[in-house]
Amino acid sequence: MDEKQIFYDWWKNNGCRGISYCENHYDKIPNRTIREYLKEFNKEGAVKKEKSKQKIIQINDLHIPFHDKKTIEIFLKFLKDVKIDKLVIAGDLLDFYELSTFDKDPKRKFTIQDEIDQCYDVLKEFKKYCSEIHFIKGNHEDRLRRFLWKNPSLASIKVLELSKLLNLDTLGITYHDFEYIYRNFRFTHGTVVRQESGASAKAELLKYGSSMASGHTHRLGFYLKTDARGTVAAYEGGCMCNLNPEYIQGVPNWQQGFLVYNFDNNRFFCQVVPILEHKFIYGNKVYQ
Ligand SMILES: [Mn+2]
Repeated sequence: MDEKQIFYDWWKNNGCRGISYCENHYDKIPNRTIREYLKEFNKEGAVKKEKSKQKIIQINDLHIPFHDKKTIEIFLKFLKDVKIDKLVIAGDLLDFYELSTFDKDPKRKFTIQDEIDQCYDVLKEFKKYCSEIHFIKGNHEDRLRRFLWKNPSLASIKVLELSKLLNLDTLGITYHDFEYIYRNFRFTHGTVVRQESGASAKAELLKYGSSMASGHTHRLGFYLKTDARGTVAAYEGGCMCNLNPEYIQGVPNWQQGFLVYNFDNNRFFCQVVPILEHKFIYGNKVYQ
C-alpha cells in the first residue's frame, strides 16, 4: 500500500473535515511523511487525536414530550458519575406529535415549539456531562421532512431544517441523517420491527451483515452470530419514553434502558442496561 493510500485510510477513520480537503492538502505538501502530516493536522486542530479506548453510551426513543422525566433524571446522575467519550442519540428524541398523520387528542396542550424547547433543555443537560454528542434522525423526526414534502413551497426554508430547529450547531451536536458509522460499528435508528425483544436486532443484523445497534422498537435486546469470520452482534437500545403513553391502550411490550460500549480499537464490548421501575444497576452502583 502506498503512502497516500495509508494516509487516506487513516483520514477516513480519524478525519473530520472530509476527504476532499485532505486530498488537496496532501497534494500541496507531497514530500512529507505521514508522521509529519499528522503532527501538522494536530497542531492545526483539524484532526482530533482519539484514544483507542472509547466509552460510548447509546440512548434512543425519548419521544419528548412523552419522555419519562424521572428516568432521564436518574440517567443524568449516571452520566455525572461515569466519564464517557461520546453520547449517541439514536433517533426519536422528540415525537413531533403535531406533525403525525394519526388522529390527535384535541385536548392536548403541547405545541411543536413546546416540544422543541423541552428537547433543547434535555440536550443542554446531556451536554454538561458529555462534550461529543451524535444525533441520528429517527422516523419521528422524519415526520418533519414528510410534512415539508407534502408542502413543498415551505421545504426550501433553511430554518425549518431539523438541525436548525433543534439548534444542534449552537449546542455543538453532530447530526446524522441516517446512520453514524464508527470504527466498523453502525449506529442507526432502525427500520425493522419484529414483535419480540432481540428479534428486530437479529433481523437488522441478517439484513446488513455487520455489527450494529438501533432503537425504534422500544425493546431492549441483542443478537450474536459467530461464524468462521468471527462474531458480529446487533443491539436494540430500548427507550426512555413514558411506558404508558396516552395514545396506546393496554401494556406495550417496551423496555426502558440504554447501551454502554467500551471500544478498544476496532473491538467493542457492549453492555445492555435495563431500567426497571426507575431503577438500574451499573458496576456496583444502584441508580434510582
Ligand atoms: Mn420510537
